[in-house]
Amino acid sequence: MQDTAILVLGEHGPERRERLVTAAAGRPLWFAPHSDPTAGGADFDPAHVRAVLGAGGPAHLDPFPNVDWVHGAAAGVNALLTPEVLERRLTITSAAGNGAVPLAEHALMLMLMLNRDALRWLAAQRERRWERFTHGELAGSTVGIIGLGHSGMDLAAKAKACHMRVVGLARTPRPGGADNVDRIYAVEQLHDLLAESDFVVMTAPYTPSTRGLLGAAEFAAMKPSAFYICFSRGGIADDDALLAALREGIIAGAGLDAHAEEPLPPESPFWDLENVIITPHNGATSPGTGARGFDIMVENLTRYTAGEPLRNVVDQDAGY
Ligand code: OXD
Repeated sequence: MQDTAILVLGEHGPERRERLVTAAAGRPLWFAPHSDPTAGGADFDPAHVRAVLGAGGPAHLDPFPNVDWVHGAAAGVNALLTPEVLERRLTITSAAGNGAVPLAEHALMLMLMLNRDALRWLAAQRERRWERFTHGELAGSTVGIIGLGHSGMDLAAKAKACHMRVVGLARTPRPGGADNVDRIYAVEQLHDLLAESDFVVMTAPYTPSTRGLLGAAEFAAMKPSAFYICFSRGGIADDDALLAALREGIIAGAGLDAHAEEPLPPESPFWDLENVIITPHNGATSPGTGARGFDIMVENLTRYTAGEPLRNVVDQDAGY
């Protein structure tokens, strides 16, 4: 039994540990911090670890030669999928879905703020200035959601509640359509989606095929009045092209929660742009995200020990 031990990374209080012990169904369970994954205690033996739960990157797997299952700490697993990890052909699962609701809320907040030029109110408030101006409304405008996964679908529902038209881009065909999405485009129709959207929202994962998906030609295809919102990963939009589009008025502005380099360095030119709202990859940092992520982990551990198919299995060729 010892050689089927499970390692759980991260801080978990007594109640959560109890749930994990129950889910482990008698298998040895070790706990260690992310900063020191081999600090499992006196009887800890890296060679006995078969499953690592809560992994964030390859450093959390390297010390364990006999792992066959890894459950990622995040919804996006791009940081885990290095060539060395891919070569090991492990089963990898993710926390996908844990932050869908707050991320969609974050996108909606950024859309509303940009559409209403809310930064202008905040600046006026700081100066105790009563400044009224004409602003937009979401109703009747179009949101183009790139990626119709958990967060994309939740945003579609929220956008519909705001009386918006919703178009989406999906990698896999959906012959039956998707709830709250008026039109689904295939990847090769990206420019059609860009051209008709007042808000382009990036929810897609960062993979070899999405890296640099939006470059100069794509921003040029957007309306000059449109806004780009990104809460999945930076680097899907080429930063130089995005910067030029924002500076030159090729698009109206952006709301950026995910950035190609994180933390966004103080010298990044994005900080200085008046038509950009920057948030520090913070859109899903809510207790609910943590609780849902933990539930997914426990559910998968229960399935693993019962020999049942796991949830959120990553397609390693697709990269998510
Ligand atoms: C995630 C994220 O992937 O927070 O979980 O971006």
